[in-house]
Amino acid sequence: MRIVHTSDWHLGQNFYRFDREEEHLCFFEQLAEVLRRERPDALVVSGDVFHNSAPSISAQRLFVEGVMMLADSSPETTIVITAGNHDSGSRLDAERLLWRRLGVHVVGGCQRLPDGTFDPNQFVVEISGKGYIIAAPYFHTSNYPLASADMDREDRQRGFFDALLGSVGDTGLPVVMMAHLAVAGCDTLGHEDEPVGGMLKENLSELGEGYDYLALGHIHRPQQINPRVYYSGSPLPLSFSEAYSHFVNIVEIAERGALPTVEQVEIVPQRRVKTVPQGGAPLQEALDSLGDLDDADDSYIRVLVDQEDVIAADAEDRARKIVDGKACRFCEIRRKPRKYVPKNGDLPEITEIEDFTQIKPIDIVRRSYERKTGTAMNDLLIEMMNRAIELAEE
Ligand SMILES: [Mn+2]
Repeated sequence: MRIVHTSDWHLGQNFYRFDREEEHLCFFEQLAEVLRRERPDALVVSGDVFHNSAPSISAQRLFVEGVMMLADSSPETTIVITAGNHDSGSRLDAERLLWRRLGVHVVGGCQRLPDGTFDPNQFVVEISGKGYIIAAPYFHTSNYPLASADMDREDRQRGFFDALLGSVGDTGLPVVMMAHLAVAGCDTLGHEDEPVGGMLKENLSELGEGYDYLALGHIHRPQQINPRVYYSGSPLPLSFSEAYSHFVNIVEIAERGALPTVEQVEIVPQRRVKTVPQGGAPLQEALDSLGDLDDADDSYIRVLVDQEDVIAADAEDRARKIVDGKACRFCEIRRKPRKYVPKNGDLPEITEIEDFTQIKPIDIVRRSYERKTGTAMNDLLIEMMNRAIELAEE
């Protein structure tokens, strides 16, 4: 079986204030070309097709036109699309039957039985004579559908994946499973804006055994977790920290049990993301390097300022004047975070989500403040914060 694996399209994302429709179309054209050339048995899209759970009308149109373009480019390829955490699963499911008529399998959520359990076959797509795709959409850890009525809450996730893998049985044909989550050990570069404490990561063992290839979504940086488990990564850079290359994966599984061979095909972005100057500089110097940009360079630009002093209030206006007439899309002036120097040796380390239950709220705030500003909270701030925490607790 041969499949193409992609995820995290984030259709409808505005990058700062800029519309990205043209960039997404440019991606669809490249992916359509890959499908025409490779003629895979399946194309799997592992979640986050939209950037928002309530996508704009233009984003919805882009989705329909894009998926139809892909379907037309290789009619014999089965397309399987699952919902990610950014998507509304029920919104995607609303058009599930319509897509089925076109041979496209959209799986947004779970259709549950009256006793709360579910038929695992709803997640299984058979690729006739070639293999199986297990299309697991995103569920919050605490909200996995019940594989059996008496299952404990903490066993739900493992029970869900076991039920899906079990329902395929052993037919001797390759099995590809899709999932949208962060697994322990993945490289989350590009997800720096996650809430304090980092993102929740699952142990790979929670996802069961028996797949030949696990097509993951959620993490935007392309990577191999082990010889059977891959993130394709997003096709476009979705933040300035995603300035690396982006790909879709072409996966070949010779037979059931064989290790997959995976080839990355680069998706050339229509516009790149660029930070100038790369390591940051004092404001005037940083603005000068903005002036040095080639007039035809149409990248998204972030100016990185590294200085002790407050950044002048007119800095953005000055930057806009400099780029006037240039093709680039100026996004923002960003202050380079000062190197984190702990001032209070008594502040506890926070490495696990559970640590939050052990540490006093004020110490979490102090730690976060130090990390962000590089300086300790002064007594007045600590007093105000303590008062706020008291009020919240009341
Ligand atoms: Mn995503």
